[in-house]
Amino acid sequence: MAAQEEFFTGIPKIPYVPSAGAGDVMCFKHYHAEEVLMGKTMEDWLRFSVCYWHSFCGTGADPFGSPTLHRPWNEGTPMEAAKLRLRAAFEFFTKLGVKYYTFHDRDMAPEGSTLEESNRNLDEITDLALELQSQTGIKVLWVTCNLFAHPRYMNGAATNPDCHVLAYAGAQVKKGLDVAKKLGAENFVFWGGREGFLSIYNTDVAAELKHMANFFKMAVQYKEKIGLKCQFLIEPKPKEPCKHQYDYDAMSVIGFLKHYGLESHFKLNIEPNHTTLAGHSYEHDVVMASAFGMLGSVDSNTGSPDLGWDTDQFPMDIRNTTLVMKTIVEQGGLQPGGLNFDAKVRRESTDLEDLFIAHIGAMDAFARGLRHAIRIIEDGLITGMVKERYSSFSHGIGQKVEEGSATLEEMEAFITQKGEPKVTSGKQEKYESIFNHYI
Ligand code: XLS
Ligand code: CA
Ligand code: CA
Repeated sequence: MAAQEEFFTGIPKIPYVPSAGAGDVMCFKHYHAEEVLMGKTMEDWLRFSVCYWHSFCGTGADPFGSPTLHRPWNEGTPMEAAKLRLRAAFEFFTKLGVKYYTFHDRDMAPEGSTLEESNRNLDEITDLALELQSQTGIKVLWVTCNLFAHPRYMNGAATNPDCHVLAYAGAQVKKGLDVAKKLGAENFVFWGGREGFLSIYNTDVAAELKHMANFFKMAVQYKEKIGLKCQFLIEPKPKEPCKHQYDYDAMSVIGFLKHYGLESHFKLNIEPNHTTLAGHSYEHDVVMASAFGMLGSVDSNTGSPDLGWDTDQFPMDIRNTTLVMKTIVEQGGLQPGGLNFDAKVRRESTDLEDLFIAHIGAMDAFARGLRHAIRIIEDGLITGMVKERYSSFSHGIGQKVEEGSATLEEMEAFITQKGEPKVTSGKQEKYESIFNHYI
């Protein structure tokens, strides 16, 4: 296949057609990139990104079945296919109208038989990526290193009981940071795929956590040394592939970062699909991370909470997208992070156009979420009700508690004087009804 050939033939640049009918799925009905809402364009609020691994490397294979997705870019030697894949990906980003992409080192270029060979492969493919980036203006939202697929990492990378493996992971991250710098990546993600354990009998958790923290310190040091400006992100996930992963959820990661004095160097990349695997609701970790000023970016896919595993589906639920966007708008945006579709079409969605349909549907779902969130915020009804609910902390003893200057003796004196507090309704159903009014 010639390098300049089109892969998505017959598919034009996806237009915005707000009047399109229900059956028109190859256009945006809600996402209007340049439209300004609350002082920012939709494009800037949403900062959409397409992931490389699922959309361009995914085959549809699952533990029970062979590949179902036969892509035209999987031709020739692994290096030839890597170049075709990259060209196909940039054609896709451009036609979709998305400004960012994300990738793992090993899905962009094949792993060689030595570190040197892997690095050479990466150099060659990222030269082409740089060229395509400057031709199209498309940028890297984040890079990450795949520290979980190769057999050497079966017992972990930064938490491996063997320092030889940890050193390999360190060498790989060093190159990953060089690549991030070369391509101008705005973020760098650490997802602790096998940083956890399968059996507590053979595991020294205290040692492993300390090694992981020291590993992150090496990454921070190298980042500073090479003058890499991007934001570091940790992506929590409670399980899969490990039975227990250390980066269980937002609060576990925040606790870990604070314990090891790393909190000023990292933020969180929240994937709500992982949040639901941890037993929380979809928006939970987005809200928790944001509350601590630690929400850096979002992998905006979804799971099927009725299942116990990671399904990486495209987000299509407007309630979820509204709640996430409400949090993002309230914190003033996500930049330099974004909304990355770490999502894969189902193995049964075998047409090339399904890749477009999936992304368009998800982008429209988030655009609707953004529009709803802005209405909720601008109306101020829910915010006002919540403010009123906590109003006892704005004066008197409440204000002292708020400021951290109150004592238990003062609590006792207050109760002695005021007696029993009166019962106040939580009004949950009222909030739910009002929320539903907006979506
Ligand atoms: C896996 C994770 C992974 C990270 C990047 O469940 O979501 O894809 O986002 O390594
Ligand atoms: Ca992810
Ligand atoms: Ca996932």
